Amino acid sequence: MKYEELSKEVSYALRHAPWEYELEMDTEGWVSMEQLLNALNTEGKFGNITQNDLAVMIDKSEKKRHEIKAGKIRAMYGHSILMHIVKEKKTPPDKLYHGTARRFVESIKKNGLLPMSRQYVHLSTDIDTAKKVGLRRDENPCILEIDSKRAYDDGVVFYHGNEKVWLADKIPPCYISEL
Ligand code: HQG
Repeated sequence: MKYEELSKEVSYALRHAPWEYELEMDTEGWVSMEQLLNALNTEGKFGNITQNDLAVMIDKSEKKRHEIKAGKIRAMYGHSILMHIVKEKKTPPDKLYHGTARRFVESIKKNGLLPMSRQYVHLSTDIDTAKKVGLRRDENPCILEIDSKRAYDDGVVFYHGNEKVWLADKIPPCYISEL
């Protein structure tokens, strides 16, 4: 089983294009496991997939991108679809990090961190994770430190993604500094 390829396709379906797979998604991003398996198995690219294959795919991945509960599956972050995905509001750790390309830093310092094509800004719990995120766009990424405690105390809302990813609607420039 090509788990990495399968994970990319499941992320694409659950984050960006549920309609292409005829999935009915609720406001928390859950879809029926049966619908997703039907769509993937009709396409047939990965052979005949079962729920257990998707559970192994989640388990094998170095990042926890998806979760399965009560016959349903969802992506834990990364959504770009028009329908708003409701996330759980939570108190963030005191500091969070964001790895990005050097070419974006001037605009981020001026306008703050914005969700761009996704529904939320994505933040990392540690510098190493932020660096990996930034390396997707720049071989020498810039790591930004977010004063999430002060932001939260001032009313900025944070949401839980997974154990390493936190989300926010927007982070104003006054809470962002370059490491
Ligand atoms: C930048 C992956 C200019 C922002 C990762 C980022 C993550 C601005 C890009 C998750 C800006 C958006 C999300 C502003 C933000 N001006 N540029 N005002 N505000 N940006 O991909 O955080 O492997 O939507 O810095 O690991 O890079 O797919 O966000 O560079 O966890 O599971 O706009 O996706 O996870 O890019 O990545 P993205 P991201 P997976």
